[in-house]
Amino acid sequence: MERAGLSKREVEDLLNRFEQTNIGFDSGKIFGSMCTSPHPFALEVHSRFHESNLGNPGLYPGTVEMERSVISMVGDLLNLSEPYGHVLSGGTEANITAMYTAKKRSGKRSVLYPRSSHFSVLKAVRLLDMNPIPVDLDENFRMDLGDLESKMDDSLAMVIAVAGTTELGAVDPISEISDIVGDVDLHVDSAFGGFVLPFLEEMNMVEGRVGPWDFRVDSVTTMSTDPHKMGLATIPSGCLLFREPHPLRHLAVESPYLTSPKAYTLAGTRDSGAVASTFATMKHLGREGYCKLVKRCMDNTQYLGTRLLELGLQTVMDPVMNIIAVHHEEPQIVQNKMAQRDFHISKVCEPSALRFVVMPHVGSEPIDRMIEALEQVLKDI
Ligand code: 0PR
Repeated sequence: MERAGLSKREVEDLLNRFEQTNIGFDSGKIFGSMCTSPHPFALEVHSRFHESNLGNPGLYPGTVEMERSVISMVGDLLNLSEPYGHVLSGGTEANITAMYTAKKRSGKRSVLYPRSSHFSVLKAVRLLDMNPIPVDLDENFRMDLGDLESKMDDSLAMVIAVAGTTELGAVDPISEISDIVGDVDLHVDSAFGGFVLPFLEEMNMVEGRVGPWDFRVDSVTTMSTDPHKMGLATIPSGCLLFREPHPLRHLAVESPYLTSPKAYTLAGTRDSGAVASTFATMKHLGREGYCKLVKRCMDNTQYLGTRLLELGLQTVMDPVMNIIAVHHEEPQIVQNKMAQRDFHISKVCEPSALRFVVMPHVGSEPIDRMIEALEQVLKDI
């Protein structure tokens, strides 16, 4: 560190250099991210509330109220009229927290999860010293019910299902899973789907393809949903919702020298600007705003699907959400060669495929430019 600080101008020069090496969403080059540019209002609100740290809630009753309101609005999206929970740093912290409460509540260690689960489940398994039992997928890349049934036993703390898988956007059959799990805690990871599926349902765009996937299903005990993905809030914003308040007591730790007697989240000091930004964005966009956003992403997903088909690439599954994957034998090579051309796509390992997430920053022009590059890359390999 310098002894005498640099002038702001000098630091600006450094920042500019770093900024130039980063890839912005507005470049139209990012096709493999589940995040996007936050709503401009979200950014503005974030910086206004950045110091109202919910790690010390007694000082910030206004931000506490915004957090309650966010949990209640997300509860409304996920069909739970009286939700409990918090705004956390994202889907990883939400999954870890849900699994921790299930382990504490049950006194058991095993967790069943589909092979399509996000890797944060494995992080949680390691941190919490749990026993991981992966469940196979069926031909539609959803949790296989027969395999689930055969793996149920008395050692289970939790079953995890996914409503919107990271790689393909598949939605597990939550009602059918619920019939099998009995009174074992059932967590639905809708980190991505939570801000997509409610609006697809509202626009009748998934009728007959996706059954009830949220708290409408009685045995769902917890759900996670990230406003910092399709919710257009700033990072870090991920919600964990509990159907009942009592599991929260397993999280409670005495915090005697702070303004509230107990703390309930893994993080101490919390970036609560994101809580305010989430509140403001949800209030401002409303259901109509999110429906428009999701419709636009789905239209662009369809357009991308058509363009990929023109290149002779076959989709792995008909997209339910704004994620599309096409079969390819060498996705890593294609991904690397596309990156050399400054287009950032992603891949699926099983089945071997190229993956594209059609976030709000992915419009038809970026799609056309990316397809042009992809056509060249496919010719070259
Ligand atoms: N659960 C599911 C179903 C997810 O898709 C993700 C994230 C998580 C949990 C974890 O959420 P956090 O990353 O908020 O903790 N899926 C994305 C992924 O791993 C995260 C991401 C976002 C990756 C933006 C890249 C990126 O540019 O692909």
